[in-house]
Amino acid sequence: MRCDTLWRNARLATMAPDRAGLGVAETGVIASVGGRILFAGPADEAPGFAASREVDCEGRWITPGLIDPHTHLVWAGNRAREFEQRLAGASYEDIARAGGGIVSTMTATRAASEADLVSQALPRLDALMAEGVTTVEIKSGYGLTVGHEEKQLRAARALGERRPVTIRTTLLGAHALPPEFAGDADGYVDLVCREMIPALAASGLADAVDAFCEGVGFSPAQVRRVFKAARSAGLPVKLHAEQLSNLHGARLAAEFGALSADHLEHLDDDGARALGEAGVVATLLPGAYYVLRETQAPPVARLRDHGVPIALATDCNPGTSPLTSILLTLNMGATLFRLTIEECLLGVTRHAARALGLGADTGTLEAGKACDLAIWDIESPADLVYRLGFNPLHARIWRGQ
Ligand code: DI6
Ligand code: FE
Repeated sequence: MRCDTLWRNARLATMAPDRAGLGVAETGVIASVGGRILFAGPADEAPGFAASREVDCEGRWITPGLIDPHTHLVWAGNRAREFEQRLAGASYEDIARAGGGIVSTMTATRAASEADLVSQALPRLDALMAEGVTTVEIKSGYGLTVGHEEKQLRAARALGERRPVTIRTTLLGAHALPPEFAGDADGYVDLVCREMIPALAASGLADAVDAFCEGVGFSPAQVRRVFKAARSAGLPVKLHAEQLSNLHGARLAAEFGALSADHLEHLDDDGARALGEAGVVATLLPGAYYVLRETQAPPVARLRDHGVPIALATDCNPGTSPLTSILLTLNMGATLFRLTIEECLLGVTRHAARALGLGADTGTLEAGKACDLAIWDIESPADLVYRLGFNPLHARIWRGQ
């Protein structure tokens, strides 16, 4: 059988659901054609291939290219000063109420051009890619007008033209209340629902819609309106839910068949059940938990009990998670949230793909999926989770290249 590239003499962690655990094939091969996987599995089950190019992996491990399913990667400005204020005792919510936080990044982002946003985001994207990431979700949410949200989404899409990586964009218009709407959150939600979502859905710049359901964000009633507008515009939804308090956002996300509910530190049992029944992915963000020095970890046992698939993401953003390491995120998932090695690795592969609605396209090494691979100099996949500050990536393949 003809193929473009044949990677042989590899150990595979396919992450495929039809194989137990990590879906390991100790003596594996992967064949690609046209940027897609033609075959991935044990060498003794592979048909004979006539390959244009052969790569001897010398026993290295191959995983699916890693997926970061929740980032706010595109922003301008710098919030190191707020970090100092927090070190001196101010809380994240204090700073937000005093006009800092998301609104300070909004001011800098509004002042930046699309080209500025791209050039400021590229080093962050490069850092993720250097650790084997091949798919990144990027949210807007620092523009907070139709035009500035559009600029942020355009910058996010432009990153995908500058680098060999898949970018999924999410419109997060309901992220914070812009100062011009002070005291009129419902008026701002009207703008999001009546103008922003229809316009940016029609432009094709957004793959999904997200909202921040929180005391310092938007109420469940407001989020419901945002979700209805997304549904009318034909876009799937996601939600920042139960991060700092329990407003029952998870139930709302489940009701709307969300792709994912994210954060979830304060999720209760009803919320976990609702996510499980609706098949919503729980995306956990240990970077924000760490930076905010939270003490209530997401209820992982509840998520397991209700069969909720768990994803992990950096939440890369300038306020609560200035994190551009997916490998450190894996370690934090295990160390801070007590996820197993298998849960951590599924969280940045198969389950992360599902959190982006890309379950059929990427996230496992299976025939028909995009040939997105990470090739590692490790002794076992556990090394990816166990070590800190060490990058064993040998090669990163996106769409077969
Ligand atoms: N939750 C978060 O942790 C980030 N956004 C959100 O909705 C914080 C974003 C920021 O502080 O800039
Ligand atoms: Fe976030």
